[in-house]
Amino acid sequence: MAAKEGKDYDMHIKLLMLGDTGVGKTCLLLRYAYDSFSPTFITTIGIDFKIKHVELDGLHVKLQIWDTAGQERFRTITVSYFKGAHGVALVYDVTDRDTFEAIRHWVKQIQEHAESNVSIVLIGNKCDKEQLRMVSRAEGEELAREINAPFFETSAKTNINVEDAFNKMAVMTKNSMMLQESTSRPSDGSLMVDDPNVRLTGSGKGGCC
Ligand SMILES: Nc1nc2c(ncn2[C@@H]2O[C@H](COP(=O)(O)OP(=O)(O)OP(=O)(O)O)[C@@H](O)[C@H]2O)c(=O)[nH]1
Ligand SMILES: [Mg+2]
Repeated sequence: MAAKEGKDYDMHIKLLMLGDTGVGKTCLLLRYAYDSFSPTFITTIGIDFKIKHVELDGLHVKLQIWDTAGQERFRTITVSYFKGAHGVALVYDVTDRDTFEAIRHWVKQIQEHAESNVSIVLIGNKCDKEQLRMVSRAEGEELAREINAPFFETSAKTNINVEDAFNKMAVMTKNSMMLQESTSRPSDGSLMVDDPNVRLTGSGKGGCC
């Protein structure tokens, strides 16, 4: 789909990967963006991002996915990226209960520092390590209900649910941004988008949402 004004996308969505160090944020992103996996742990320093272009309901969407460092010493940098995020993937490791307990801390951080309408998806990663599991699927589902977020158990290693989790986050975020856009649309029906990163093509009446 050709986007207007020389852009190669209709909508630019910024997503943030959050969670404790070692839960697999970078691996999930590398699986989603490049379909690759490495068993070697190279902790993220500061922040990194990957771009992925996807087609959602006929719109060409540019996903910019920020991969934050889970280590405490980078917390100030991490928090400074909250404001620009439209959606957040909150990740824990199903074999490490502490990372699950930390999710409530991350939710508080989001409430304090992110936009109020940010979309959240909860991800329990490393579900391939069934023998070492410390957090049940039911516990994950319960927490997801509590924080009102869709829930996925994933494996970056064996590629379980990774695409589904990111796609859900992208669709939720897109719909929420379009809802905001439509509520700020003037009565003459013309498009008015508060966020300069949101670029919609056509009349805005086309087949999405
Ligand atoms: N078995 C298994 N191992 C995984 C999976 N995802 C990640 N890992 C491993 O877990 C370790 C940490 O993964 P990372 O993706 O670097 O973790 P991170 O959350 O980005 O960590 P920080 O950058 O420090 O915040 C690495 O050794 C990965 O190979 C998974 O789904 N299954
Ligand atoms: Mg990382």
